[in-house]
Amino acid sequence: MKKYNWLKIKSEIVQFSKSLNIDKIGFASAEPFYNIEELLREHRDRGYSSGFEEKDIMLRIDPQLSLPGVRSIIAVALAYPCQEPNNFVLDKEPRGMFCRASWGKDYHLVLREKLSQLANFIKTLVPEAATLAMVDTGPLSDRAVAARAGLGWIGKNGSLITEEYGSFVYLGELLTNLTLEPDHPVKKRCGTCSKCVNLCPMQAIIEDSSTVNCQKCLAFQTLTKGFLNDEIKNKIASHRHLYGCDICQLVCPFNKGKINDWHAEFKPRYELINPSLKKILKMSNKDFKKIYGQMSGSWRGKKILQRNALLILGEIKDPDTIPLLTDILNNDPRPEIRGAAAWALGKYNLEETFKILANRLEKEEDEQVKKEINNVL
Ligand code: B12
Ligand code: SF4
Ligand code: SF4
Repeated sequence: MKKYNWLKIKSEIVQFSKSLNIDKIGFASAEPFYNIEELLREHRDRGYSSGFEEKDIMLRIDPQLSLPGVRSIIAVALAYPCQEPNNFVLDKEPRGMFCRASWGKDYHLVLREKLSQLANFIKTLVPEAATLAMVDTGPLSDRAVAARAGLGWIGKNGSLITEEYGSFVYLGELLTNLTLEPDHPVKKRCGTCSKCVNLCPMQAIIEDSSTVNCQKCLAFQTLTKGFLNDEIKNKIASHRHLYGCDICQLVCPFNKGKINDWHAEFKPRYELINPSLKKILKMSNKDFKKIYGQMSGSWRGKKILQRNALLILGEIKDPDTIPLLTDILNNDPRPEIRGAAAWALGKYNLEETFKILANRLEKEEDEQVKKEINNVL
């Protein structure tokens, strides 16, 4: 590669990132992430993984395997809104909640576009530059990269916490063959606080390693397909989680007072992030794509949202919803949806709903749904 003034190039990249409205940028060496190798193996071997992570640990820790010749990693963070919008609707409609990482436009699209513009800019400075962008779906741990690049520290809840915007930041990175001076990691500042650990409704946080047992975590369980156990159903329902969970971030003192509402793309609309559960249940595939297709919370499809909506209705116990639940129990072709409707009807604890369930039991053919009804009865 030709001789370049790398310090100048680094500063030009930082300047350009500001014009892209990237909130934080940091630089890290592309040495393998040996510091998390053991932790990742243990996490997997103990059965704590979600299954959505890259399975090949070497690919996870060695950036060379993704971009041969990589020398530096440019880590970026985009802050996202964390306060409920004040255009709320005051009605008696039963509603559920999408987590903040699903408010507004899908961050994968927004961040990838910014990284692509950053990569193009770098190529105008260094034509022989090679780059590879990753946002969430890449093999590297975005949090480990961001921590090494000094964007923030990893809190006990596992989240990357920035001084300026708290942990409500999306992360992404650009791997490159340029030799850019690395920034320094910042010190962990959790201190004696353990609020997230104590207030996690599932006791899913493993405090000493700043990791989460994903199998227990509600953020994970809201997006698993199929039947859930009673403890998880009750927790999803009582927290009204349609998708994801923000509890361990909302309780964090470093998020106190943060608003992060300046990116137009992420501006939340009340009706979308706190939707009517009845509407979610009646939604056609076409409407679902049209209304929710651009939200990151739609990637697991309509069915899991509908299952979660049914669980929440069981918590709310609005008598007006009984006909809808009965219709779903008797007519929906999907067993996990009928099962969730049965569970929800059971929660009403009324003679009327028990009768509906007993009638259904006589006709139901699916073993798991039958089990669900029998549990209730
Ligand atoms: C799989 C996945 C999930 C799974 C599993 C989450 C988990 N905790 O492992 C599920 C579906 C549950 C999930 C949920 C969420 N996720 Co997610 N998820 C991922 C994904 C794809 C991989 C994460 C992973 O590998 N987990 C395994 C653990 C062991 O690794 P890790 O969390 O990456 O990093 C840990 C280690 O590297 C270690 N570590 C790293 N450096 C160091 C240094 C030291 C000294 C130590 C001790 C440890 C250490 O600590 C880290 C924290 O656990 C990443 C994107 C990516 N490619 O990295 C997004 C990502 C982690 N998710 C993200 C978000 C926003 C969420 C949610 C907040 C969404 C929501 N509201 O529901 C929740 C948070 C749940 C939680 N408390 O972690 C963001 C996090 C941003 C941030 N500020 O930290 C990421 C980075 C996506 C992105 N690009 O923005 N997620
Ligand atoms: S996302 Fe929710 S369930 Fe998961 S660790 Fe945080 S508080 Fe616990
Ligand atoms: S709640 Fe406390 S322990 Fe948890 S991440 Fe925030 S500061 Fe750290």
